[in-house]
Amino acid sequence: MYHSKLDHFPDGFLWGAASAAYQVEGAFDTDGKGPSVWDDFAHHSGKTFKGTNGNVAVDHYHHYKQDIALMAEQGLKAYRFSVAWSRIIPDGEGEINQAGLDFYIRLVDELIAHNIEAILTLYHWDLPLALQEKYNGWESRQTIQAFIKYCRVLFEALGEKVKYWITFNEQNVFTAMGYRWEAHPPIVSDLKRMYAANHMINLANAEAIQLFHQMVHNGKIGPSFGYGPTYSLNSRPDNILAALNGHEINNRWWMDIYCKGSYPKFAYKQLKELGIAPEVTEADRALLKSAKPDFLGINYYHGGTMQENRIENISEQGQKAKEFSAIDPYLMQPKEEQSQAPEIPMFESVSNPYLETTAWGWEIDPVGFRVALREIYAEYDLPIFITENGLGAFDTVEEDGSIQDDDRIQYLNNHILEMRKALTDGVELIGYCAWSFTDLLSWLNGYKKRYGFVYVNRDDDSEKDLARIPKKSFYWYQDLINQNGLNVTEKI
Ligand code: BGP
Repeated sequence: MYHSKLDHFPDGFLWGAASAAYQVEGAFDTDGKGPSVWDDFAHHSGKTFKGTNGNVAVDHYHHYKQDIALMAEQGLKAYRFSVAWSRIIPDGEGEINQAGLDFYIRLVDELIAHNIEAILTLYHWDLPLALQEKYNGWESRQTIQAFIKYCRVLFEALGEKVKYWITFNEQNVFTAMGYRWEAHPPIVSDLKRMYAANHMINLANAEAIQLFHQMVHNGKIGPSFGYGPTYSLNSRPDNILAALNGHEINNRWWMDIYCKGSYPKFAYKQLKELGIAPEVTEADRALLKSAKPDFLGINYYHGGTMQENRIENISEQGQKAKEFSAIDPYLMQPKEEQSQAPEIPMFESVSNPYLETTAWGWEIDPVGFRVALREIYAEYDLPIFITENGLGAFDTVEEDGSIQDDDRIQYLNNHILEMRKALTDGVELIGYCAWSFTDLLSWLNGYKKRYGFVYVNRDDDSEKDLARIPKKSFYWYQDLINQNGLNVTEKI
């Protein structure tokens, strides 16, 4: 679809930025906070870059007023953050810790005082450690009940003040990383357990949505999913089919549950034959069918390209793709291990010959963003809130103290332009949160991989003085918000 003129973003479009508790807050044991699985994992596993952890992170817990003042200066209309469950209920299911709850009440009040809409994520991966130890975390239905109790506390405390709520952040990523690739807690490699835990989370998501609809009348709730379009390498019919398989396994496995309340048929049959499909009771089915999100949060970084999986005879393209050794959370089959994943002989992920990559090997694909938005809106017919999109890069402070992050400006401009085209196509959009506001901890890549509009003076080895320095992109986004996105008209 070509448009000679692009639509304007609607009045009230929520231009924002995002973060997650473990990645920014620090204060890991302050004011009665209990340990989360990430506190444990990052301290002991040897799996994070140089052993980096969120003990101090960028100390947003103590700098939140300064950070919000900067948000206001930039003109942000929305700020997406997550609540650390173990601040609210230190052991996950018992006593409520008022001091922890008070922190988020202060945070939200400060946002409101600056006319910034609070977007609250209930779960961004930091499960209270006690629930992991006592119940095996998301493998147990008891964790669902604990989650619902925690949600109730927050709906009561903040239901009047926060309009947009996110249930789970990137369920596809944290289940695959945690239960398949041993790269996140609980460091498991077992597909049957992964699909079983994922099913429990689906139930928790549905129950939380139901409770929200009973308790909060002026709010909206939905999950945030890490969506990537799946391309076929070329027009060879076998590869088209492979891309279809990839789409069903990587996207629809979650999106269908969220929006239609059932698993996609072909993938379910395949997993059942392999003995790894989740067990779904009649009561589960009824619950999943009854809970509908009000909107879809979408995190977009990149998609994937697929061809027929020649497990025994990996192609030259497939070999080339192995050059990226890091696990890619957005591909259910990390490139270097896919030939060892015989349980799903449905597709092989290959690099896309048309796309460049970031310093961490993530493909840069702004048009894929438009494709994603189109696919999602056409299939699920719900308003979309972009809850993450951004560029991880090495930023350096120049001699004059400035940070010239032109690559980030280019990345954001080109993605926002494609979003504007999707809007012009007819996709209904609520807002856009760039990842991230300040620099923060990248789960596995330490503090070097920076995403923020605001530089934070710390590195992997030292917390330094944690000074905040707005980057060039800070002022670029300020201008964009001022003009409600109208300056985004061309690819740069
Ligand atoms: C998403 C997560 C974020 C953030 C982002 C960047 O998957 O929801 O929390 O971390 O990716 O990822 P990374 O830090 O690995 O570069």
